[in-house]
Order: sequence, then structure tokens, then C-alpha cells
Amino acid sequence: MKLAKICTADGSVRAAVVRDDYVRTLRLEDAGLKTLADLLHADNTQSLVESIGDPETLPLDSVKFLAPVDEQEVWAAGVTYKRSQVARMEESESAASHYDKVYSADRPELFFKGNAWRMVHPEEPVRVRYDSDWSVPEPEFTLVLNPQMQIVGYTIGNDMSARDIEGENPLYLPQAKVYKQCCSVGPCIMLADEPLDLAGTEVKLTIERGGERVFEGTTNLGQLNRKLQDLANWLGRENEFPHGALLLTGTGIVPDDDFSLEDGDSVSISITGIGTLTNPVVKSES
Ligand code: DO4
Ligand code: MG
Repeated sequence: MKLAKICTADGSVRAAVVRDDYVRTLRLEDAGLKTLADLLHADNTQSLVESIGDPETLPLDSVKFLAPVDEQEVWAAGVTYKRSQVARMEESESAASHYDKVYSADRPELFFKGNAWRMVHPEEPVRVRYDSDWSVPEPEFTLVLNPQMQIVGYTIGNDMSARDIEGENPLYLPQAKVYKQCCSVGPCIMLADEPLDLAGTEVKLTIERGGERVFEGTTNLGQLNRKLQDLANWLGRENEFPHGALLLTGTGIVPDDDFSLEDGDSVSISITGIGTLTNPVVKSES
């Protein structure tokens, strides 16, 4: 089952079940709930959804999908795929050994990516910093975690990254990673109600420029060098998330070193079973 946060033609924001060509809105108040996160964090999400009455169905193309996040913090894991380890070691001569070690260390790299309000909605612009000449999108399978750090769902995240700023000095990582419009999530959440076929879960990144495809790459979750629940457990270690969290699990796709995003590009990330997250790219001094 897929759930989303949508905005309808009259401007109201609703939780909804997503089907192939329509959405079914959910009157959360009927179940004593306020937000999509409340529904996701309930013990019996599926049966609650089925019990909520008087639904309205709307064609998919008549609604706007919003970032499916309420008050959760959004975090990210890094260097979880071989491709990311190699790319990072190339971009940062001085810190190459740190990336090398963290790839195989027990403790993963985890960093804060943003609060819920910072998350960019599907179809809205993500940003390249004006002071970066080498920036890329990072297409990441994203865990939706309840306050107990249990995986309740999956979505798609784009961890926009300034490779030149990170490569200059690893202490600049927060500036390379966290700035306005630096992360998009969505378009919906697939409930984690069945075991995942890791190798069968494909992540695909497509970048278009002026209507032409300028980059395409794929990977799959079988390439991820960490267990999903282990990443969640590390995030929860000596930390608390009363509103739950989203955790981007790292990129397994990095364009070649001569590629940088430009103003006007379009980034699409597709993940098996979830859908496609598309965002235009903006780069400007204003
Ligand atoms: O240390 C850099 C961050 C790595 C990252 O974001 C990734 O591998 O996805
Ligand atoms: Mg990343």
C-alpha cells in the first residue's frame, strides 16, 4: 500500500492512499489522527486505512503531491555503496582515507539533512548553491522511521550535494549538504508491510537538460553495504526522535567527475514499488 500527502484543487492538504491512476483521500480525524505521520506510526496502519470511511477518489493528475513528512527530522547515511566510496576518495585527496575507512567501519556515517519544513516537494525546484561549480543529485532509498526507530515505510530522497565544497575540506560537509532547497522527498510512502527484495529494488537516476537526457544511471539495493535496520539503529543510538525520522540511505549512483548540474536541469529518481520523484534544478544568486 502507498500513502501520500496531497494538496487538492481547492487547496486542502490531505492524507491519501495512492492507486495506479487515482488517489483516495483519508479523513484522518475519523480515526482520531491528525497527520500522515500519526497514521504511519500507528500499530495497525493498514487496517486503520481500510476502516476510514467516506473517502473521495480523485484522478492522480488532479492533485499535487507534497513531501510526505510532518514533524520528522530528516537524516542521511553516507558512503554506503562502493560507488560513493570511490567517488569521495577521488574528490577529496586529503580525506580519502576517512571515506575508505567509514565504508567498512561498524559505525556508519550519519548526518543531519534538514527539518521537515526544509523538504522540497515533488516537482518543485531543488537547488545548486551559487558558490558551487560541481554539484550533483544523490538518489537515495529513504526509510520512514517511527519514534522507536522501526522501519514503517520507504520513500525516495534526493540528497543534493556540492562535491567541490565537500572535496575541499571534509569539515565543510554541513555546507556541502545543508542549504536551502537541498533535499526533496516523495512522492509517496510505500508501507514496509512485506519483506523487501533488495536486489530487485532498482534505483534509477535520470537528468535532463533542454529536453535531452544528459545522464542516466541505475543501481539496486543489493549493492548497499549496510543492513537497513542497522542504519536505523545507529541513528537511534543515544538519540531520540519523538516525531520519528526519515533516513536517506546513501547514494549508489554518482555521475562522472566532469558532470555538474546546471540551472534548468530536471532530475528524476525512480525506485521500484515507490514511483518517481522529479524536481527541476535552480541555481541563482537570489
Ligand atoms: O561524506 C559524504 C556524504 C556521502 C553521501 O551523502 C552518500 O554517500 O550518499
Ligand atoms: Mg548522499
